[in-house]
Amino acid sequence: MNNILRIAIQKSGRLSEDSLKLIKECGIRFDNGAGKLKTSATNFPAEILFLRDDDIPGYVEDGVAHLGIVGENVSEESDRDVNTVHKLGFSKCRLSIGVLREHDYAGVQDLEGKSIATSYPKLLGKYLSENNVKAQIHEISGSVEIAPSIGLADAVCDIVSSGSTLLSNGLKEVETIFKSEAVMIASKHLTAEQQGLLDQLLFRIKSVQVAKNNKYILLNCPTSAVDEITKYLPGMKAPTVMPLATEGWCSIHSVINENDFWENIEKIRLAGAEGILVIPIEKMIL
Ligand code: PRT
Ligand code: ZN
Repeated sequence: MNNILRIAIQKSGRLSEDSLKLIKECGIRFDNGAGKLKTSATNFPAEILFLRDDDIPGYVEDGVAHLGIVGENVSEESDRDVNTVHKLGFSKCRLSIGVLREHDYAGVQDLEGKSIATSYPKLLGKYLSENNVKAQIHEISGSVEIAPSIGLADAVCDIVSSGSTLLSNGLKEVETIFKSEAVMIASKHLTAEQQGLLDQLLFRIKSVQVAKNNKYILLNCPTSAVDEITKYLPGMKAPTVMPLATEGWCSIHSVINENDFWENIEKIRLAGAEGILVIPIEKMIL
């Protein structure tokens, strides 16, 4: 099995849906019937393993899985000897320290001598020692946020997304110690064939990601406005400019980046663009 990629993804949880979607968007087809622990792709030399996220870095380190999709928080905390090969842009969250709302918190030195409940003892320990703070780390595996209100610890260090869990447990977020998103990790012992398959997969993932960040745009404008409008639509090489059947008018086709979309649309409109159509792009090969 040296020429097949075994990809471990979370069986059920916050990463599962986006991990499956990404693999499917890369054109890899497989049957993921409910309850399956392993499945084979039908059109790519790959197998998918469905595991608990905490187990994925270990499986990848051991080479049982060649690739894995996990939160950076889990991968870093596991401290396994794996390569992080790509950031995937979903499941964004942060690992933060929270204290009781009524606590008058002035800075990280306030944690000196305190006890902090967490499921992330390694990441927290590293943060505390970098900040020369000595605190007692109280490792618990779940429901961390309840610890201060039941007197188990003075503070917590846990994953935060919207912040509502901290809030509803009477806590406030005071330090962010790690920013996380889903990442692809790889074994350090891939065969040349497996490395080739990984390169193909990464190429597909990047094409999907770039496409998501861009939109196809078509518009009409007076020929006199073409120079001004194309300043905001550089396109992949240059925009396509075609004459319209109406004298003195053109159609411009290009791509527009999601990040500065609204700002540029406004400028294009002010420069004289009309009939602007914006269409999603499925894949983008640069
Ligand atoms: O069963 P298994 O072990 O596979 O899954 P799990 O229960 O350990 O993990 P899961 O599915 O909850 O999370 C998987 C990954 O999603 C995490 O490792 C993070 O990388 C990422 N992620 C993104 C989150 C969150 N957002 C998140 N909000 N993981 C957990 N939370 C929890 C957090 O622990 C806290 O209880 O949500 C609560 C905070 O959310 P807010 O929105 O109230 O701030
Ligand atoms: Zn887990």
